[in-house]
Amino acid sequence: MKITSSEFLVSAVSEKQYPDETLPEIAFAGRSNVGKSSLLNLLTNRRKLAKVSQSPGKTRQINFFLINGAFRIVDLPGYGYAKVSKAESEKWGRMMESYLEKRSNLVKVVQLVDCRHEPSAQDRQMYDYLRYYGLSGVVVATKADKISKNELNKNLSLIRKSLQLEKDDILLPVSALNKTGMEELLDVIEELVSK
Ligand SMILES: Nc1nc2c(ncn2[C@@H]2O[C@H](COP(=O)(O)OP(=O)(O)OP(=O)(O)O)[C@@H](O)[C@H]2O)c(=O)[nH]1
Ligand SMILES: [Mg+2]
Repeated sequence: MKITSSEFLVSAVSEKQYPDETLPEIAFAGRSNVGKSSLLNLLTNRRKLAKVSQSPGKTRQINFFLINGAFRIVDLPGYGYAKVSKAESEKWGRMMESYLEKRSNLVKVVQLVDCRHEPSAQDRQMYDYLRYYGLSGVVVATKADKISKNELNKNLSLIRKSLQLEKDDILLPVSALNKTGMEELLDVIEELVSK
C-alpha cells in the first residue's frame, strides 16, 4: 500500500471529541519519545504532520489522522514520561482507557518499543493490557539505525521474549532516520484495515 493522502483531523481529550466510528482505526502506542509521531510522519511522507520533539511528552492528546480517505491512524499520548504530575498521569490513564476499551472501530494497536533496550515494565504492562482487549499482535522496534545489525537481532529476540510474543505476532524493526521498515509496516496496516 502507498499512502497518497493524509490529513490531521482532531486532537481529542475526551470521547465527545472523537471522530465518528465509521472508519477503521489503527493506533500507535508506546512510551514517550519512542518515536510514534516520527513513524507517522514517515509513513505519510510528511515531515510535520505530527509534532516531533527532542523533549519527551510532546503528544498529550489523542490525535486522529485520516489516511487515504479510507482509514485513520491514531497517535496516542506516550507513557513513562518522568516529569508528569500524578494528576496528569491519572488523566492519561482515563484518556487511554476511554479510547482503548470502547472504540468499536479500533482494529489494532501497534505497540512501539525502543530497539536498543529491553522493554520496560510499563511496556510490558501496556502490551498485556492490549492483549487483554484483543488489540495486540503487532510490535514495532524503533530507532533501528542506532545499533548494529547484530545487536538488533539480539534485541529483537529479547523483545519477543520479554513481551511474550506468539509465533504469529509481528515484530518489525523500523528506522525513521534511514526510512527502513516502512513498506513492511504499511503492508501489515493494509491487511488490517481491509479486513
Ligand atoms: N535516530 C532515530 N531517532 C528517532 C527515530 N524515531 C524517532 N526519533 C527521535 O526520537 C525523538 C522522539 O520522537 P517522537 O516521534 O516525537 O516520539 P513520540 O513517541 O511521538 O513521543 P511523545 O509524543 O512524547 O509520546 C525525536 O527526537 C525523534 O527525532 C529513529 O528511527 N531513529
Ligand atoms: Mg508524539
